Amino acid sequence: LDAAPWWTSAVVYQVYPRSFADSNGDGVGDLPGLIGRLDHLERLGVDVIWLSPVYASPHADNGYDISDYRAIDPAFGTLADFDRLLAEVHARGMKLIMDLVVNHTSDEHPWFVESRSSKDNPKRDWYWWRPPREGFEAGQPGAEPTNWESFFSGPTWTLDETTGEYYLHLFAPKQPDLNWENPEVRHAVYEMMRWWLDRGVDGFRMDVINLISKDPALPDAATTGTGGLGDGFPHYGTGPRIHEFLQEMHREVFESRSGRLLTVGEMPGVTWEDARLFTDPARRELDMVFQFEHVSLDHGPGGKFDPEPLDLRDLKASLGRWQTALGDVGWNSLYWNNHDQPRVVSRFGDDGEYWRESATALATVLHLHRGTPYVYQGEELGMTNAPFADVHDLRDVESLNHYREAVDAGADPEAVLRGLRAMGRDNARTPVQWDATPNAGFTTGRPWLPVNPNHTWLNAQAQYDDPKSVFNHYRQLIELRHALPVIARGDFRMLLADEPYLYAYERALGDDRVLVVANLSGTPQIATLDGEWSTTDLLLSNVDEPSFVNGRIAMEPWSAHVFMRS
Ligand code: ISL
Repeated sequence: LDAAPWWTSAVVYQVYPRSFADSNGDGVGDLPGLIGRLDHLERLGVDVIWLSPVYASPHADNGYDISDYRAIDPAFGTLADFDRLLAEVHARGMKLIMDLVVNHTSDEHPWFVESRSSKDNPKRDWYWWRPPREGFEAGQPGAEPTNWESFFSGPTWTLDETTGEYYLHLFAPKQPDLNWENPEVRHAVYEMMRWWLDRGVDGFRMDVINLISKDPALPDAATTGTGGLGDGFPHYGTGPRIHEFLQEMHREVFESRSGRLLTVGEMPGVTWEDARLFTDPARRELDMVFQFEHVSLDHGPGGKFDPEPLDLRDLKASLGRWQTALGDVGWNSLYWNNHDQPRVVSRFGDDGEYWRESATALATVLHLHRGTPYVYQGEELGMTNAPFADVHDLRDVESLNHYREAVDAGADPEAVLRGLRAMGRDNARTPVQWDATPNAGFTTGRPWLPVNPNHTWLNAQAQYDDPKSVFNHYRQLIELRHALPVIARGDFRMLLADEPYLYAYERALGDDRVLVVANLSGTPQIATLDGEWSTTDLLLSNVDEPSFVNGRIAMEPWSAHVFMRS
């Protein structure tokens, strides 16, 4: 047990710096602002901060488009601010991991500026350049080298007039993909990673790291839809050399420092079969993956922006499968939210009548699984989706591109907006609500994205001293993981898998057993469970007390109880 890695009992907190805290009144969060709010994180009890990108960037995708990996963007501060942040984080006994975005750079990165300058530039091969499709003129519709659709709408190729060739970008045109086939690229990345580790950072969250190995033949997608474009994922997702690249990175960067670091691979589309390989310690790749199956279950036939109500049985089947699959080897990340997902209390909970109960019930269910929980800024306060009036309120490149494409194709703008309001990434990006003052204590200026009007009652200040608050519930869940090995490392067994409204499971380690049972609905339910659980075993609840009726538990709307026996 003692040999278990430190992160098996740790909780990670994600900071999206642009929206966390602004120290200089320019409306954009920054590093001094974050330093000024570290007490909040210490109070919550989290162990690790994952800092979304703060590198120099033109901000076409809020920093996920990097133009200098060794500089802090002036919007966020300076390298000296960063060093001070790191020292302050470490002084509080916490760790800090950086966001590593190396599937692509910004088109303004000097590597790309050189690469695009001529066909025989030494860095030409650092990116994916291809001539127009045979039989097509450059720029002609359909001339793109493959028919892949970008994550952010439109083709994954943009023509560069300088040389008349196309470059690959799985995301926005301002995010050209690096060519990991080229060993110079890989070694430049490893060197940069060592530079940050030598500065004292404690690891990396690796952006879309399962997309770095492309099939160099770049085959077309088999089937196509809108605009003749299709899903190229089979040709770049978990590609032919991905495990080789990650093992090389481990050797070159992590080996001599392993034990104290945390490495997590963000992997859209990853399967549990692959996740076992990525996180098997014997293979020396990554500590854990960040997977997306459970946050795709409510995507409808029209995709992400055409959501359908979640069937809880699907959620249990999915999360349960991952618990089992990574039960004996590998490790799970556990999350509801990040900067790309709508707020969980609005999405799977109830942000009206049962706001507090549903936020705390969802937290309870997630945090007591086996794996490392991630809290996204504001989630610990129960922050909700934002009331965006129209498309002018949105800032996110994904949402804006989708809107333009759908409306151009004849969709009803109001219907498109409905999808964006429910699922758009800006929901996660409104400023953190610190207090009830006009800009929620986020800035003294004009915030880059409006503060949610509900900050007058939904804010950190209002929650610190309320023992039943969402904040204090998260604090207790984090404490339980630190205190109890059965929660950090116990086996997992799903219960009541076919129940449409109850989420229940058991954890076991040695003689210790923990039972979690939650009603994830707004109507009362009865939970029938084996074993002689009673009120005396209660460890934590988000309502007053569970009531037992003939050994069965009467579950109030959105109630969640945790029992323990040793
Ligand atoms: O949110 C998504 C679009 O619906 C996801 O597909 C997301 O783009 C994917 O998970 C990759 O996300 C990461 O890389 C992107 C960046 O925009 C996201 O913010 C980042 O988390 C490109 O760097």
